Amino acid sequence: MVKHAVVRRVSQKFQYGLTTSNLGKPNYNTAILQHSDYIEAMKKCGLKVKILESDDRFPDSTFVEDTAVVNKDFVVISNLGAPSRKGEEKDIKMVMEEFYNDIKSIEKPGTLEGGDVMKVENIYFIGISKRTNKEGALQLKEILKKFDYTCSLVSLKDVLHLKTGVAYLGDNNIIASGEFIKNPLFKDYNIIEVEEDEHYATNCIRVNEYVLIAKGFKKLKDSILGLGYKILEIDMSEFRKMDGGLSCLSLRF
Ligand code: CIR
Repeated sequence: MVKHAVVRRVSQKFQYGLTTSNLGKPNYNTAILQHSDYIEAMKKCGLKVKILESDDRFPDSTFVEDTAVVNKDFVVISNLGAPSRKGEEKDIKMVMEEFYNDIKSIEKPGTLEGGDVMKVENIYFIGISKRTNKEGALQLKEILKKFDYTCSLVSLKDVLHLKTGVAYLGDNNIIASGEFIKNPLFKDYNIIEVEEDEHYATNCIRVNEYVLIAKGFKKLKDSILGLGYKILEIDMSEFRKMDGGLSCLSLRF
């Protein structure tokens, strides 16, 4: 069970954030409404939500997931790989001091973004991407060893972050698209394949009794319902324009 979520309201500079989507400029007011729906969904999942004010210095700062790796035992503050996002983690560290006594950090030359880190029971998969380098991944691995977790490094080809293309629902079920469907690292799991036209929806999240999924992706929704999960759908259109998915919008622990 997770108890807490930390989210950050959408930056007024949101439209100037990093993106590769080619889906056009996000609508700020719609993004704010979608973000509020996300907060309500977190509450419905039983989480206490800490809502941080927008940080208008950083266009991408609503994507708080990238600033830390957190679970009930520990928090590791990221050294973000995207130059325009460096510094977002400072405030998050202060917020985490309310919850944790011992805070670790990834130090340069290591870089790491939380979107590249996926927990699957007692294994952490860490994507080596344009944002997370090997040095950062190995620093995280050393820290996690102390908490009895093992780590497995995954080289990424086409996706921004590991969790853009793969998601763990629990119960051995992994949602996977593109380069991850046949990746031998995941061969022991029950793989739920996402078709190319629904690729964006891969980034869904299990939060206690529910699976949160982006609205409008019927095939994946039906597959997840077929596995017996309860679903909450959130319209993510404006975050999608900025390459963000459901996991990116919160730190959960
Ligand atoms: C970025 O490129 O950094 C943001 N526009 C999107 C970050 C998405 N975060 C995530 O997948 N964890």
